[in-house]
Amino acid sequence: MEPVRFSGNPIVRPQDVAPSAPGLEVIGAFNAGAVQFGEETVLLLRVAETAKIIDPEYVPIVTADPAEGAVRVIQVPRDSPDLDMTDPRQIIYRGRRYLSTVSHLRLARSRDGRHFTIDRHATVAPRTPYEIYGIEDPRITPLGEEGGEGGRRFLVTYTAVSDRGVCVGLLETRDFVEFRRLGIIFTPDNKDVVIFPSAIDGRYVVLHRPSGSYLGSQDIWLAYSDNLLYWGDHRHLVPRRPGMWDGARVGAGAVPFKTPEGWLEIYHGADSQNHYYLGAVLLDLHDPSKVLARSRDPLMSPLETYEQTGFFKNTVFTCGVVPQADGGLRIYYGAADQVTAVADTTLDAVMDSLR
Ligand code: MAN
Repeated sequence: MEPVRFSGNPIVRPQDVAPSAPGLEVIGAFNAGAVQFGEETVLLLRVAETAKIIDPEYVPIVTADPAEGAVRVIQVPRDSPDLDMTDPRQIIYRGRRYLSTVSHLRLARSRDGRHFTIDRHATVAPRTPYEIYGIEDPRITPLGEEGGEGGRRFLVTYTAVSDRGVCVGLLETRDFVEFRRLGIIFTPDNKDVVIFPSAIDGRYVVLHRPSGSYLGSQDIWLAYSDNLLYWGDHRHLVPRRPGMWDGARVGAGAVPFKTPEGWLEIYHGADSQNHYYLGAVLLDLHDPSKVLARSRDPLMSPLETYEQTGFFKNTVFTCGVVPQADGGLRIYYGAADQVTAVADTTLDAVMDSLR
């Protein structure tokens, strides 16, 4: 059974978000990390911006300038034979590949989990040479307890995109006001990284998605670390399944959470038509490198107009699920790489779908 979409979806649209600088236009607010922080649900939205078109005969290409904390715009002639814009997510000009948007992270908060107040300014903007094409798809892992040793903190993994490749950065925050950069934890090409919210047998655990172009496919891997920075003991974990809804590629979605029967991971899969779906995989509580069960059918498919039409059509993509005290699961998801939506299901419903 499909999760129940909130009737007020989408809950965040590009027009709800103030541009991070004059001359820019927000065209996407999606793929948000989500976590409960005190009385509030906190989202870190991926806000995707382009430069406003000044002259219709030119296409503006935006990149971030890490030194200035600003953006750079170059104008390329729209009728150039050296310009390829067939994939809306990228622009190829004179053989060089750019993204069509530059993303930053923006905080939004809510008391009811459905109506969000969005910050007016970028919360985390591109700031290093690894981020000149933007920072994307954050996942928030809560670690430790208030009052416990080391206190409570939040780790944020994100995709750092540049002409050096697609890699994964790590941030740490205690208050969602100040963020500390802990560096690049996975080299290109890698994305869809989620850190488990507690160590298992003294080791931290992560899911990641390398994507080599020579051999192999875009599958979910697992790795371990003693210190959250150096990851090793890598294992191939969840392969794509050719011919199925997750036949082209898979990647971790939400941060996994503990259930009595195992770690539950809500992941995304794309089919051969590049439509994105959500599914679940259950990992052993003591040995998460063991897959106990996996969705045969998608948990969620792009069905609504705001999921089927938009910037990248037919896409539902999650970076954050917030488990509720009553056994509910609140899925925040990006729809069509353009807006943010929310849907509710229950742990029981997901577990039943895995039997
Ligand atoms: C893919 C998509 C885009 C993203 C780039 C870089 O093309 O996921 O949304 O911007 O990769 O990560």
